[in-house]
Amino acid sequence: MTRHSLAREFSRSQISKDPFANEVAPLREEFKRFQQGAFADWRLIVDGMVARPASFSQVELKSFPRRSHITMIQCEEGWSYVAEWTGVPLSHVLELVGALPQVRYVVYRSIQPDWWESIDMADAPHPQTLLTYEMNGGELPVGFGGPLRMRVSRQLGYKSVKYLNRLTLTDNLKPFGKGLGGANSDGGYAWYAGL
Ligand SMILES: Nc1nc2c(c(=O)[nH]1)N[C@H]1C(S)=C(S)[C@@H](COP(=O)(O)O)O[C@H]1N2
Ligand SMILES: [Mo]
Repeated sequence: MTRHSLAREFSRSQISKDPFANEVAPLREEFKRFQQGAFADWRLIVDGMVARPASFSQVELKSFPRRSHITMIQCEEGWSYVAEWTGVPLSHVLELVGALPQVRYVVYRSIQPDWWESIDMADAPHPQTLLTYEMNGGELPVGFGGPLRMRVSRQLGYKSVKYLNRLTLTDNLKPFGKGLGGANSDGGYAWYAGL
């Protein structure tokens, strides 16, 4: 697979009947407060090397162009499932905020403090990279990362970070964590986790 190709897409009949939500660390009070308010106050902050730093509510994100794809999510531990994911292409948000030409990476973070990852400018503007708010035609369940999840279709499941609340555009990964570009690479996994 080249860096510009599409991840395989499946037909609706191939959607897994019982998708398996991988266990996450217990969500804290801060998350539960958002959940009690039906995520009306949840915002996605976009900062770093952008002309127009911004933050977007769920309502705003849902008003942007949407795209869906039926793809497989695969954990490095071996299991996988197929689901339909719907959201805003990350490319749209990169245009809205005015990504500067020097940008090389998008660092993305979860409300879970130790969950963050990054992708480069092959995967960030890729048409299958979605800020996902729906799964299989309904609201994205909390177990699967609702209200907002980064879906990176050509890489292993750990790049699809749940509870997404911040994007930072940068030309350098060194200042983040141990400088290896993600919580998983800091922990010894590959930064580019291509399928
Ligand atoms: N915030 C957050 N995102 C996360 C994780 C997590 O623990 N916390 N687990 C990752 C891992 S290792 C995998 S394989 C997938 C699992 O996705 P699933 O629960 O939809 O199966 O989510 C990824 N995103
Ligand atoms: Mo995983």
